[in-house]
Amino acid sequence: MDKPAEYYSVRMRTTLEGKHISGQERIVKKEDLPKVILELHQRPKREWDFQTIKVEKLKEPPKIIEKSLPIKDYKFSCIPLVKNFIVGILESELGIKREIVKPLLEKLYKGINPQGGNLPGALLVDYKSGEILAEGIRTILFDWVDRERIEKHLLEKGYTERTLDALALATKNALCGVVAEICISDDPDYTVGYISSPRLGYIRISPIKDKNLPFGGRIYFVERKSLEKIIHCLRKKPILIKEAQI
Ligand code: PML
Repeated sequence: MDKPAEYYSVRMRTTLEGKHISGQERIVKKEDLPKVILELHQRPKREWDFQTIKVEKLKEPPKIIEKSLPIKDYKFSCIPLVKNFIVGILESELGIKREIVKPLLEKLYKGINPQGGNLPGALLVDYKSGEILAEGIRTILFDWVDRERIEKHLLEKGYTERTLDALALATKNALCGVVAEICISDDPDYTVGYISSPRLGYIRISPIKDKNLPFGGRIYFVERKSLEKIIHCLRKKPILIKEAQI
């Protein structure tokens, strides 16, 4: 009988003078490791002075997920309208009060790290009370079954490689029990962001911020009683997604 495939997680992070430049993660079979390690090493387009590439054999095979969250595209003429939209839809569709979302969203535009600047990883917030439950939590161990095919498809439809990664990450968050996510890129040149949830799907917002703004980050709204289970899932449960729902 054939041995079941062994999977590895490969994670790359690149910085310049301590500031995040580029990061990506893949889940691959052993035979693809050399190719993927080289791809990730060559991925950062900007100058960098420090790079780590971490390779880890997965303890359990990834769970195969049939479909990503569905992508919906929303275009806006100005940022105040975006803010109203996010606050409004999270309240009307998911019952997350505007008094909770509004100040957090404003912080996201100014750097949400209590120590100043951007927060590496996400801020986890109780969606009922607004209490901050954890900070700096990263979603890891997610990828596509056939990354090249999905990437080609998304690029043909006008999406980007960032959409590819963000859609997989948001899909994993939804599976792990995150009630809703808000994401703004901290890249000053990347002005597309999203909000996502199992109910809303992946709502891609363009633009979500003004160009040249160096702030951004991720907020995950969660239910307090599920906090530990959710963090465990985000960090430990590998998933591979088959299809992007466009
Ligand atoms: C990031 O890379 O920091 C966030 C990416 C958001 C992607 C939004 C999209 O293009 O769909």
